[in-house]
Amino acid sequence: MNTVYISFGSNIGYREKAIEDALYLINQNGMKITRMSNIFETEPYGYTKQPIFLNGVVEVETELSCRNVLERLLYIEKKIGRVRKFKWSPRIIDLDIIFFNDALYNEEDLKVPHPDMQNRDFVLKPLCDICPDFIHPVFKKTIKELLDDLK
Ligand code: PH2
Ligand code: MG
Ligand code: MG
Repeated sequence: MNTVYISFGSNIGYREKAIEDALYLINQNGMKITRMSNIFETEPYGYTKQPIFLNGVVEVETELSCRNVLERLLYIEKKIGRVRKFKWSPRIIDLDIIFFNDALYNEEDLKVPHPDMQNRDFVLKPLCDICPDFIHPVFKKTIKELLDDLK
């Protein structure tokens, strides 16, 4: 059994509904949600001229491979109506793999742990709700320590 941390974000449309639909579809697609963070309103990071986000994180258990999880998350994003315009463009739903056990992937379309998670309070804060003591497999620091470093 694999333990995967998936972050979700939405900043256009009916954000709560898109998140609710995404979590439902995650459970319907071979992943079982075992923990969920609070959902936070967050200022856009990176490309800042866009609407406020809702962000959170879920822990899921699954027998799927990391690549299969990626494929199913992309399928769910599409099903909810995501249209990709440009990097960091506003989105109805974004589902990102943050950790897959303590595995490392560095492929063109699959980088795990998420390569920028340590700089994103909208990922670290919800992660801190559900797994503050999880150790980042590259930095060898807990989520709580990474969040403290960022502050
Ligand atoms: N996602 C991004 C870029 N910037 N900012 C916030 N607050 N939340 C996000 O989910 C987010 C972002 C690219 O994936
Ligand atoms: Mg993202
Ligand atoms: Mg994404």
